Amino acid sequence: MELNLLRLFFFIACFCPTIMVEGLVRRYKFDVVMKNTSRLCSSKPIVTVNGKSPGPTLYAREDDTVLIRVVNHVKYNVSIHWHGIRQLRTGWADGPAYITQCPIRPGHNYLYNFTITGQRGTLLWHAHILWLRATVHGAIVILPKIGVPYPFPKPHKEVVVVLGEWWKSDVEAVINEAIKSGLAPNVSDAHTINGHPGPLSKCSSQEGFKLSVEVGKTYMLRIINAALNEELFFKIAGHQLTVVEVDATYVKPFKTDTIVIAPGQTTNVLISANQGSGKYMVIASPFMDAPIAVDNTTATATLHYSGTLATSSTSFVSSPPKNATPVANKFVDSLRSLNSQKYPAKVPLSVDQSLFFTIGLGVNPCPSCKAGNGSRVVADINNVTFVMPTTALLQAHFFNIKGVFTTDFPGSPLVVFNYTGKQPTNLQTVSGTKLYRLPYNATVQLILQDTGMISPENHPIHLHGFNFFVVGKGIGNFDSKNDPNKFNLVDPVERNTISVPSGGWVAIRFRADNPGVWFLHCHLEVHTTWGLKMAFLVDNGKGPNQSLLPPPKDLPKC
Ligand SMILES: *[C@@H]1O[C@H](CO)[C@@H](O)[C@H](O)[C@H]1NC(C)=O
Ligand SMILES: *[C@@H]1O[C@H](CO)[C@@H](O)[C@H](O)[C@H]1NC(C)=O
Ligand SMILES: *[C@@H]1O[C@H](CO)[C@@H](O)[C@H](O)[C@H]1NC(C)=O
Ligand SMILES: *[C@@H]1O[C@H](CO)[C@@H](O)[C@H](O)[C@H]1NC(C)=O
Ligand SMILES: *[C@@H]1O[C@H](CO)[C@@H](O)[C@H](O)[C@H]1NC(C)=O
Ligand SMILES: *[C@@H]1O[C@H](CO)[C@@H](O)[C@H](O)[C@H]1NC(C)=O
Ligand SMILES: *[C@@H]1O[C@H](CO)[C@@H](O)[C@H](O)[C@H]1NC(C)=O
Ligand SMILES: *[C@@H]1O[C@H](CO)[C@@H](O)[C@H](O)[C@H]1NC(C)=O
Ligand SMILES: *[C@@H]1O[C@H](CO)[C@@H](O)[C@H](O)[C@H]1NC(C)=O
Ligand SMILES: *[C@@H]1O[C@H](CO)[C@@H](O)[C@H](O)[C@H]1NC(C)=O
Ligand SMILES: [Cu+2]
Repeated sequence: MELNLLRLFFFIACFCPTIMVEGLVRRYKFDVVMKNTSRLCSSKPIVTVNGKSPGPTLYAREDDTVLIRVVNHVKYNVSIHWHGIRQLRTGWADGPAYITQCPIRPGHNYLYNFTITGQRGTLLWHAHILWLRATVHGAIVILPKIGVPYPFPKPHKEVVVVLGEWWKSDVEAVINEAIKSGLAPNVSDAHTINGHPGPLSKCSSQEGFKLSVEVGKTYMLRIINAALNEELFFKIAGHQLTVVEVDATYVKPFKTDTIVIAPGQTTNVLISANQGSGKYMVIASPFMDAPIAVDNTTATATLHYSGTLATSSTSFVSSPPKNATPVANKFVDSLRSLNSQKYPAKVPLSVDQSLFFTIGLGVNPCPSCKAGNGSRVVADINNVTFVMPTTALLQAHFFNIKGVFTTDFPGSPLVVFNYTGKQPTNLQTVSGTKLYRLPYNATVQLILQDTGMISPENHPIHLHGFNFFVVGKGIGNFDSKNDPNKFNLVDPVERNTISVPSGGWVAIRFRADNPGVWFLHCHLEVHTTWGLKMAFLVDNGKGPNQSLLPPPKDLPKC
């Protein structure tokens, strides 16, 4: 608020309305500290930013420069990712450890410096190392430029709703135990809404999050899935949700009673407080349509009309069955870019680089994995299980350090098989730090094909540094002859994280107009840990403004 007043003041004091008003600089300090918590079903120290989980909301306007000083006071190496921020030429500020930067060591700090260009809406920030993002996460709210309205009626109030996942045990112990055994990690013990499992949970001593509303007013919820490993359904008893934006891009508004949201995704919805009074249950429950163990608890919160008696009863709503694929599809298939004159969908109509990536699991030998009988579960893209380097890829690229990565990531599978049919007998993968190189400004079409290796499963795939358009989606194997005829090249949804359906595929398109090294990975942290990740190396274009900036002086060293 103060910053906005300041900007207004500058604008008036300057008396030069014809001169562009540049964005402001917003400064934040993120102290990464341990904090004991007794809020949930176990009392234990957790890693937090500024002592809170979810951490502080980062507010900015389109065109602002954001400076965040991250100070590491904990025993872990830390790095923070500003999920969905385009980071045009500022890959150094993207955050994934060993991809764009070395981690911030205990006792050290780093200044993240980026400018928000051409984006407005809700995103999230989260730790991008180990499993720290379980508790190290928060919202990013990007407001439109001053004087630019939303393309929908201005809500009375806006509320951030962060969905999460909670383990009674220390999360690093959970994943370390799994890595040692070669098997899947324990599922979480509770889902959370703004940090609370809610009144119906066995895992809570408190009422949970309360959303207070007044009759006749409209509210905007900025919903974020910050869970580690689970896609979630979200709904509110007695109220329809009007979806207006996903992943910081506007969509054609539509009404639904349920949304589905994958880790890393965001969804803005409007709700009209059009019920007379009372208390209404808000729920978040898992979506999993494969035979894979999930935390089947439902997180709850309450929507509370002002003037309602504390003793009045609550209207309940049931969660969809966890395997409710049709409910998820109905929501996902309704998403369309707004594609207005002001917010056009700039879908690449021609394709320079046509890529086909299979994504799935595999099994590799692991002599020390006793519980896994000498094998470990891995994950891969085009049969490559990604090995994290010990020098950050972007540094290796910029300073031309040899031996850190190769650029021979296969653009299509080396072995063609029936991806969603009977699984091959050999489930082994190759390990390597392989990148795929893209010329500056190339238009890319990427088919993401799920495989049935071990089990088909829904994978939310996240691309750093770009938004992409989701031009097609289907079940079974992608048919390169017929499926492209059905692509939506007019108003496909634009986002940064997309769920590849269990046993199916999605087609995405983007323009490689951001030089640097950009991570592509499953946003189920368990799959990322297992190797379901790769990176694109996008070359510089012509001249300085198509080139990666030099690294900041305080960039952490490995
Ligand atoms: C936090 O909890 C741990 C045990 O889980 C305890 O050893 C420590 O003293 C507590 N710290 C604070 C500041 O309460
Ligand atoms: C942030 O980065 C820009 C270049 O993009 C640079 O001009 C500016 O000085 C940096 N700010 C700080 C505080 O380091
Ligand atoms: C994982 O679950 C098993 C079975 O409930 C339990 O014995 C083990 O201690 C758990 N591991 C961690 C790290 O909590
Ligand atoms: C949730 O899972 C646990 C164990 O995985 C099971 O015992 C329980 O019946 C399940 N509950 C529901 C509601 O499915
Ligand atoms: C390991 O082998 C034992 C004995 O054959 C079997 O009972 C167990 O299910 C196997 N575990 C895994 C993870 O394959
Ligand atoms: C792939 O496997 C599926 C399921 O078994 C089968 O229906 C389909 O015909 C197979 N496709 C090809 C090309 O063999
Ligand atoms: C993956 O690579 C391994 C190791 O080279 C090989 O044995 C296996 O056949 C490959 N599988 C596929 C589907 O390409
Ligand atoms: C990128 O390519 C498009 C054509 O696909 C062209 O219109 C545009 O000018 C190019 N942009 C740059 C920065 O080279
Ligand atoms: C990039 O450079 C070109 C030529 O030097 C210039 O015309 C253009 O305005 C620059 N674009 C930006 C965004 O600075
Ligand atoms: C932290 O990162 C540095 C730099 O990569 C590395 O040398 C060190 O081993 C890491 N520390 C831990 C505890 O992993
Ligand atoms: Cu996955």
